[in-house]
Amino acid sequence: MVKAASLEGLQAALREKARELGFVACGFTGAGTDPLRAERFEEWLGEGRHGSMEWMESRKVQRASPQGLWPEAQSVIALGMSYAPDGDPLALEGDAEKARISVYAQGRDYHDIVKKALKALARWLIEREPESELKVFVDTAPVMEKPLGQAAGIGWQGKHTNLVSREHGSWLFLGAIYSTLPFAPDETHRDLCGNCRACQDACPTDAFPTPYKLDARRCISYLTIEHKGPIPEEFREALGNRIYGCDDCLAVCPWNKFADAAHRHIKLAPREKLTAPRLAEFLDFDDAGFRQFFSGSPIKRVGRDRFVRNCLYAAGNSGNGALAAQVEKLRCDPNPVVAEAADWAAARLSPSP
Ligand code: B12
Ligand code: SF4
Ligand code: SF4
Repeated sequence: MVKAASLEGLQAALREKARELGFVACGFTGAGTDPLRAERFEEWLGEGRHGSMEWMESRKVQRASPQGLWPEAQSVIALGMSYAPDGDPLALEGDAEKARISVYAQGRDYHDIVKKALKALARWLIEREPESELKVFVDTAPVMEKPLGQAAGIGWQGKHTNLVSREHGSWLFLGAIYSTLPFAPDETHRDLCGNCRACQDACPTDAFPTPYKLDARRCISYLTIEHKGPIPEEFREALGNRIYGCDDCLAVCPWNKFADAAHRHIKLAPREKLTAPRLAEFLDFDDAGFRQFFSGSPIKRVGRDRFVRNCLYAAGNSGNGALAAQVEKLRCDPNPVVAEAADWAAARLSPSP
């Protein structure tokens, strides 16, 4: 049993260590169940808002509460790492030649970078409290990182549902450590959205007409990354030139005026070739070319077919006749989803009289 006074000292030292490891935000909360969070999550699933992400439903008990995943957990350490962009992520909107890749995917895969820092922090903690146990998570585990982050005081869930920080705006990757140590909880962060609705007005597909409640099935991030088949026609035009993810609701948030790329983790800098890529460069990818180009990037996981599918919708939206020959070739692609997207793009680029 760790004495309260020494735990307090450890908690303060841990915050310091987290900062040293590149986390710009660190807070603590309990591991028990928050009934309202669990209820809202259940409701969200019940309404089918997760679309085809069945993995959200299959481990819902574990996701709904930290102790549902690991009954021995006593506290949660919520951590945030900045990936603030250098410029305006919306600058390429409507560009007929360039494609837009969301800021989070322009650099190296954040899972690797956040996980490495989490593990270093975990090692540090275990060295000091060898009797304690912990587990580290980033993104893929059944852990609700955003509400836990708010409960731990590192920011609040904005109307677009992502965690917003007073100091770092929208641009934080989240991670969590569950620990058997009973750390003192921080205060829940209060909601600072007020009357603002900039993110709702900016969303091209009206994916959260009810604030704080996203319908993933309408979200461009879901459609371009998670959704496997053809993207429903009603959303194709709204994709514009976005080929992987979407930043619009994040980018317009007024709290970003406090975000500073100087706080970005050094390993999360964007790769130059992904900040303003030419669409034409991507339309000829075969599987090997795609894998090589996106080695070490989170984009690799969607595979060549889904990626080229997205590029074809962007080509169809571009009004750029110079892409017509590349699009035409893809109408015979062995993948039927790619071939159908090429048909759609070709028809948009050269409409019949
Ligand atoms: C599934 C998922 C997605 C899905 C669904 C998104 C969503 N909003 O749930 C899709 C594919 C669409 C997606 C997109 C994106 N994602 Co994502 N995603 C996740 C993942 C894996 C799980 C999120 C989850 O639990 N969703 C379930 C819903 C129910 O949770 P919730 O939004 O917290 O729901 C609460 C509210 O709806 C609220 N609520 C419901 N009703 C009501 C009513 C009222 C009145 C109120 C006040 C509240 C309320 O209560 C619910 C429960 O607490 C997390 C990683 C993780 N393990 O947490 C990353 C994560 C959320 N994603 C992340 C990112 C960066 C993105 C994108 C920005 C990527 C991009 N640029 O394209 C977009 C943003 C889109 C958006 N506006 O949310 C980051 C967010 C970081 C942050 N600062 O918040 C995370 C945390 C990954 C990480 N480790 O950094 N994502
Ligand atoms: S990521 Fe884009 S499509 Fe999804 S909710 Fe935000 S603005 Fe809307
Ligand atoms: S844009 Fe406005 S409403 Fe949306 S998260 Fe930011 S402050 Fe909240």
